[in-house]
Amino acid sequence: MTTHPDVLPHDLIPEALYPTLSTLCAVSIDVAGVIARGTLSGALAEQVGENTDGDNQKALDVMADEMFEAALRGGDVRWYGSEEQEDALLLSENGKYALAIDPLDGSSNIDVNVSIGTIFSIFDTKEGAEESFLRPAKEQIAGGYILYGPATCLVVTFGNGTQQYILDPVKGVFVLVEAAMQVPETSKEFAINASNYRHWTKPVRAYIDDCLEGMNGPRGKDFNMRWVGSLVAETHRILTRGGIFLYPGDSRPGYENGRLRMVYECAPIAFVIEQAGGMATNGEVPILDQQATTLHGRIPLVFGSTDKVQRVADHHTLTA
Ligand code: AFP
Repeated sequence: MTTHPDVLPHDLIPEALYPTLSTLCAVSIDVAGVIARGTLSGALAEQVGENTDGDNQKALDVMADEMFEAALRGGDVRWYGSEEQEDALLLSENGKYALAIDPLDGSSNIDVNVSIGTIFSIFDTKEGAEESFLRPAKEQIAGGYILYGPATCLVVTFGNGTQQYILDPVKGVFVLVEAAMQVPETSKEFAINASNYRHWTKPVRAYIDDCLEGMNGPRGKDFNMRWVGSLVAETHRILTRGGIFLYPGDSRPGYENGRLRMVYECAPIAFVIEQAGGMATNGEVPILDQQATTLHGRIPLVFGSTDKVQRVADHHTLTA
């Protein structure tokens, strides 16, 4: 694994994790460069296969996965668990960490030039892959994402608050811009894929119905809806201006536990959100107290401003 001593300031990064974080950042700069060139980089949105869950695999999904895997091989990461690969890979016999990754999240947005991202979670490794990843999410030692948007940014937590870094594309380095992000407590925005309304459970419908009734309903104010189709973009908006995101379980076959995966999507997002003073649940109980039973296991995800997420949990209690 090559080192990248200057790609990221050292101040708020635990020294032992710096080589791994700097490698993730160095690869993300290359991924951002591929994305920024769009179809000049090739048919990035071309379907090239299916992942273990039967989701369409786009060319950029596979390319990003190969870039991260190759760069991390031989370094401090022992186990590499990727959305794009059925089983975890042993990258370094003597590695100290188990890293789970969604190399390219939001791939349905690749061909329409909408923000996409990489999501990662790091544990202290155990001997085996399963015991390293299938454990309470609160045992993460790092979690975060890289957002490939108009600006490329890294948002990460090591358990001492949530930091934001912006890529300076001219200098090719990430610059710290926020040492302690805070989820705003008030917002009028909610994010959910409303086309699934008929499949939702009663508590979720009740929460959204109240939002839709607006000023004349129990919430006494009007709301606005957002749905980007990229979890990383939704997370960044909520970290920046508050709100709530819901991907609940629903009655569609295969969606009993929603669409998002615990190990490399929900757990790291919950970590950055809670470290920024927000809340993340499966609709009822904290995500960080849950653990996956399989590497690609799904879990419903509700996160954002604490009072909003708590209100969803209250609806579940009321209709229990
Ligand atoms: P893709 O990576 O397959 O586009 O999925 C993105 C995602 O996992 C997450 O980033 C979005 O929030 C969510 O799926 C969108 O799901 P719907 O397409 O069902 O709205």
